[in-house]
Amino acid sequence: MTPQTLHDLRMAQPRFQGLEAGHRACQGCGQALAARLTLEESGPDVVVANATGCLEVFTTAWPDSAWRVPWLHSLFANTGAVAAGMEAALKMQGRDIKVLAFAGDGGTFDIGFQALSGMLERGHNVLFICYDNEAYMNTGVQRSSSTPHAAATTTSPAGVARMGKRHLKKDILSIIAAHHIPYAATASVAYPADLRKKVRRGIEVEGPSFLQIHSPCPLGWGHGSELSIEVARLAVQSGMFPLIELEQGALVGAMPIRQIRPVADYLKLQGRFKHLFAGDALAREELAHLQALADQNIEDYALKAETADPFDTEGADTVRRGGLRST
Ligand SMILES: Cc1ncc(C[n+]2csc(CCOP(=O)(O)OP(=O)(O)O)c2C)c(N)n1
Repeated sequence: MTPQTLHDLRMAQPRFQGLEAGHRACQGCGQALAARLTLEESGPDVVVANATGCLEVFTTAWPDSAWRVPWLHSLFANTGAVAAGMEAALKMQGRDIKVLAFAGDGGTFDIGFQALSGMLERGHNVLFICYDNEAYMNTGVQRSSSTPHAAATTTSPAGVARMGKRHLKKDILSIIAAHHIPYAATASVAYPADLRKKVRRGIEVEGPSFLQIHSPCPLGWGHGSELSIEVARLAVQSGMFPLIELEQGALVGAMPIRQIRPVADYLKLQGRFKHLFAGDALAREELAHLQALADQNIEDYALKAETADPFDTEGADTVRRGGLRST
């Protein structure tokens, strides 16, 4: 049958559309893409608890909703607790439905962290996904503890004396690892096959799982909306955002980088780092610092691939290390 209407076209889509088109996200929004990929992979048998933040705001402008799965808006601070309660209630009813919890980095790294930690420690069967756009975007690009070092935000501006944020991006995955949960991973919208695989794994696992998805924000990061995927890919290829997997807190996999790119290639596409290219000594020092952080990631996670493959753009070939369960 040839599709005739928008509805027909939508129904002809091969994958489940848990997040509808027609929401109010900015053009090129990484979160919107990440949430769509997540729900395509999860299918309809999930319920979602969603913290306050961009994703909640742009999908639910009253009286519309872009969600095609049961969805509950939690507070900024308590998504983990709300998801835990939903899971407990479903369990009492004997219903085998996975609970997903969605939050931005503010709702994960900062204000939502206490509830998240409790949810992980109590062992709830919930996949918690952090859509990491590295600042409080919904309220006007304030810095969060996920904002990278030297990035300019409205509360960490770049100027003569200070070159953007003075502190390091919080290593949230190491903190999550300390909870010894069955599965935790990082993913990127630039590698959708890998992202999907990790969503599936997080859902299949019995018990708490955690996924941190690097999600570019054209508005907050200051890049063209057409560059979101390119920027996300360069974050991975430069070593700034390693794609790794943990089981019970131990590193079990890392996506190799076949062509390591200098961090400057990643940074120079973004307005939030433009002060690093002013050519002065301080800027050069900061650039060198960021390069050193990326180099450290590459070393710590052994990210350098042994063979170069210029055709590998999907990176679905996560290297598994000794004695691992395959995904
Ligand atoms: C207790 C509390 N403090 C502050 C706010 C205001 N607020 C709403 S969303 C938001 C930022 C959300 O940032 P993040 O979690 O990173 O998600 P993003 O909007 O970037 O997707 C803030 C500060 C709030 N709703 N509740």
